Amino acid sequence: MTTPGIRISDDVRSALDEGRPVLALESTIFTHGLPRPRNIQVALEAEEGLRAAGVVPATIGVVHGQPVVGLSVAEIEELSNDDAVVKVSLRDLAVAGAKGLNGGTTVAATAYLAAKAGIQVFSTGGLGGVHRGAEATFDESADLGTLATLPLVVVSAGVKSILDIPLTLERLETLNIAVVGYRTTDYPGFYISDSGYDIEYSVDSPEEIASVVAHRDALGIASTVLVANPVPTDKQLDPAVHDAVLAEALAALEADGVSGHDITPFLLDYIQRATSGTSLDVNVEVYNGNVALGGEIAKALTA
Ligand code: PSU
Ligand code: MN
Repeated sequence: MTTPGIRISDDVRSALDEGRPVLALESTIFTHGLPRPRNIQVALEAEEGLRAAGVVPATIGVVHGQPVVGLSVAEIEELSNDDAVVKVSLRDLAVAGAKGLNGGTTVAATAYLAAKAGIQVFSTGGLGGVHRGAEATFDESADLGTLATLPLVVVSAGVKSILDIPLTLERLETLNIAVVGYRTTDYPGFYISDSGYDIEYSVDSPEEIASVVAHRDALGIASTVLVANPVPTDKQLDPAVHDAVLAEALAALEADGVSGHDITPFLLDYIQRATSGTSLDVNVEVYNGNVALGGEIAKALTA
């Protein structure tokens, strides 16, 4: 039986108690985002890189219904290899618990568990957002509303252009989620360094982000600061290839009648296959960049 509540690993617990830097990592990236066996490699390498930098990784997921902050290597491997693993957003945590399911946690669920555990920083790849056509479908990721209620720093490479980027930026504004670009005011588009949309503020260093957090917390503002960290231009997906494949993927989505929470995995899988894996390499590059920056922010916050 799963015990209701969160299990925090000893490693993460003692780092938090001692004020050492901890970075939260999500699990949907290895349960639903990346193909095997690359998924396990990427997840474990992210953890190793953080440890080498003096940061304790807290990979978060659901194991047989138990929400875990600080998955073991064996648990990461189990979730990565489980064909029945479900995508668990915040609303699904309780049902997954009662049913004893294995789950990869979305940004919303991961952020919630991280904040509950007392972690301040979380790195992900791409954030969920407002889907194209949301004015008719109401399809907006629970990631946005959830981050509005959690005082975290979340590092992402913007949102993928499978979403409606300007509508997503509007919703972030409505929800009081501060968005700062890391050394840029060009809002990144995940696979591409510049989505074509601008944000107001750029920050130059982990220390400046720590200062933003100090000001936020002193004011009792409880929403996330979102750090938009672009993939370097020499590592991005060719923007022309990106635009062409995206158009195809959106057409396939319509033709196949995919809806709801299956939309994101469907589009990502389509783009991976259509670019013969190039998008996958970019995805990993993006993720590693966000993990490295998140680790530096965690250090600046505990300095
Ligand atoms: N965007 C990506 N890759 C992903 C996701 C989003 O580029 O893997 C995952 C994240 O876990 C995110 C979730 O939190 O999908 C959002 O899904 P939905 O739109 O169903 O909330
Ligand atoms: Mn959705």
